[in-house]
Amino acid sequence: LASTVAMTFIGLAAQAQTVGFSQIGSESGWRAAETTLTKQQAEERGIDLKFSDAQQKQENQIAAIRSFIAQGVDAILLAPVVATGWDSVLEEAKEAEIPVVLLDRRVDSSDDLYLTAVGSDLVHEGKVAGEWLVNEVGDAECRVVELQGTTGSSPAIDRKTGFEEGIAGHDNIEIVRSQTGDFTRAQGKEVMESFLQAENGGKDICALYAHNDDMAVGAIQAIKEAGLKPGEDILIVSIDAVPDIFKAMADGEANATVELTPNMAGPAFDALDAYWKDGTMPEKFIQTESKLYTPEDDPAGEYESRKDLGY
Ligand code: GYE
Repeated sequence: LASTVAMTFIGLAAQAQTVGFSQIGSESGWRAAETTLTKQQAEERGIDLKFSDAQQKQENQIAAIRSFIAQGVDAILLAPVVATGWDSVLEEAKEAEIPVVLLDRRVDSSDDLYLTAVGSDLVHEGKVAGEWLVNEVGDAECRVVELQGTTGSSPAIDRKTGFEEGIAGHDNIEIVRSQTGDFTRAQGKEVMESFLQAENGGKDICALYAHNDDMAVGAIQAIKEAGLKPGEDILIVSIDAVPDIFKAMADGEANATVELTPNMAGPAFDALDAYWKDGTMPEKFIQTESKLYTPEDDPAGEYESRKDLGY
């Protein structure tokens, strides 16, 4: 039996593998880069990638996964738009013996329903952002407005928790308004406009914490249109490290970002390769780095080195 199993694995490894990728959509620059890099990684490795864009809808993701299962793919990559509601479809994949790798967002399901999850520590990212602000404002009073990511998504939940942990015990810092901007530039701008209006034209706001850079970039526009200077009148801290936030930083209009690598597929395919080869089980969580960038970190250079990555 052992040799039959070994031969099956060798046989599988020799032929081109087919992987279905259920992507959330294209809500942010970061997401677009992740899509580009996943396609690139698949091509470099000779993997046949079936790509499905869910346009932000969980029901589309569930339908795509069912279709991948019906096609008998060798693995499924899933970037889950929200955290809940995945049990049944993940059980179906498990039943069909198709390994599922989660990319960048997490699910509430039991971890035996997927092979591994590649992503950052989303709570930690929020905490880094919060601690940056604590350091920046010292003892000064600081009224913060928060742009949350997609409601019910793990990064929106965890980045909120993490930031609150980061500012905990500093009563001079207070989140006075918090609303979703769905991770998009357009909604980031729109919601920031309403924050500005509600907060004395923005004069009562000390800082913006946005769950991603795209919403921050939209908000920066709104702040400028309101006649204030982003980066000075209102401090801007966000997450992702997309090229445009470095451009804003170089222009003095943004103050800090926490990096999230868009190359989640590299570690995911490495784990799958080992699994296909001899059944090696990866760790349940493959963690990517979260580095803080401020205007001291050569934002113009960071912009240049990132701008062709598919953002
Ligand atoms: O930060 C944001 C995006 O899921 C962690 O999704 C990811 C987030 C990323 O659209 O820009």
